[in-house]
Amino acid sequence: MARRNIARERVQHTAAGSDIMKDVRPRPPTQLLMASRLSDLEIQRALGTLPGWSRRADVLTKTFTWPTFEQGIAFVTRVAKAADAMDHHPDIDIRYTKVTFALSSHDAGGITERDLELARQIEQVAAG
Ligand code: H2B
Repeated sequence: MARRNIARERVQHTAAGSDIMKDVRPRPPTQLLMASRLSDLEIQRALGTLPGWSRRADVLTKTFTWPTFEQGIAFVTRVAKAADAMDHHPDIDIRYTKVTFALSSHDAGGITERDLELARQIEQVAAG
């Protein structure tokens, strides 16, 4: 929370005096920015595009069931690659053939766009 406020202040103080500049100012790559927490409405809207995903407090979650334990583990390994590439990592619970992910952004203390992006990537991995 404190870091969010500091980040906001920094943007205001570097605003070169005018909102006119706000769309053309150079920005760091998205991965280097700490994403901010999404609102309840933003999360609800996004969940409409992510079948099987639901919100539990400050976490996005989905359980995938695979025909075999080994297929579940192979799936987790593919997700691990995508997560490392994003530098954003799910909590993972593996119970025999069921794999449950819990996504949240620890630095922001809630659900951010990075969690939505990771959920989309997990869907792509699951789809093969
Ligand atoms: N994963 C998740 N789920 N939340 C985070 O806040 C997070 C992460 N932080 N992976 C990342 C790594 C952070 O440590 C690096 C520096 O971006």
